[in-house]
Amino acid sequence: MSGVTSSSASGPDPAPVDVVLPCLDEAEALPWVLERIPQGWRALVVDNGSTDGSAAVARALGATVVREERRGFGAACHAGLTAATAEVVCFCDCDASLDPSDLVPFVDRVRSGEADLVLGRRRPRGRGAWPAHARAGNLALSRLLRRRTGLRLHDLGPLRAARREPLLALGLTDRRSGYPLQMVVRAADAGWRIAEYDVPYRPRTGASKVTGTWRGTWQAVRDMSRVLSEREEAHA
Ligand SMILES: Nc1nc2c(ncn2[C@@H]2O[C@H](COP(=O)(O)OP(=O)(O)OP(=O)(O)O)[C@@H](O)[C@H]2O)c(=O)[nH]1
Ligand SMILES: [Mg+2]
Repeated sequence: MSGVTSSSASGPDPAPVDVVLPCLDEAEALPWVLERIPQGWRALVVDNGSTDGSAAVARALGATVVREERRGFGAACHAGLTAATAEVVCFCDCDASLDPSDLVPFVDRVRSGEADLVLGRRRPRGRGAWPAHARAGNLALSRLLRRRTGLRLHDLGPLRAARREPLLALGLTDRRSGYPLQMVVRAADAGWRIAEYDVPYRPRTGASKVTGTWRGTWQAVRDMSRVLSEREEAHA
């Protein structure tokens, strides 16, 4: 179950852009992330059962907080997408590895109709921003994606933008680490124009949950393999 528990954007004009920020114990990173949300956009922090006071920090900084009880990166992202109301929805990790202000050109491209989905290609800045095994895994995944869809992407990063209604219509079902990949596969199958922009990728603030752990990496590989083996007709 999920629910919106506070709102700072309750004026007559809804924000033109909602930024979904999946959050599991990111109290330390939240101030850096939230102060970089572009003016006039709404930050939707999806609290995925944090025990470090993340929700209170986010609320105090003016973000809208959505609660999602079901654990998982996809569950958090999807709860944010469902709670969003803006025409354009963005996604950004909440660990200060990615700067949400880099989303401005993404949104411009979606709004102008040049692209249906814009993805950030992560370019590591600083030591430890992106461990070698994660980079290699991502490259292998890009190759598999190319074989499956014909798309020539370099990365399947979490910084992205698209229109809300078509995104919901993709009917994404993964609720764990396969969510970002499933979004791209289904968008490609639906004939979307998908663009890629370089974005700086910094070492995260706070403890690593996925890439830096064996369990997280293993789970991500399993979830993504499942998404790639989905047949096109199964969701057409
Ligand atoms: N892993 C994980 N992340 C979640 C969950 N719910 C929300 N998140 C958030 O999703 C974002 C991405 O997770 P990260 O832990 O940064 O995953 P990663 O970038 O692959 O790996 P690390 O940065 O090394 O931990 C972060 O903002 C998390 O706080 C969840 O259930 N599991
Ligand atoms: Mg991270």
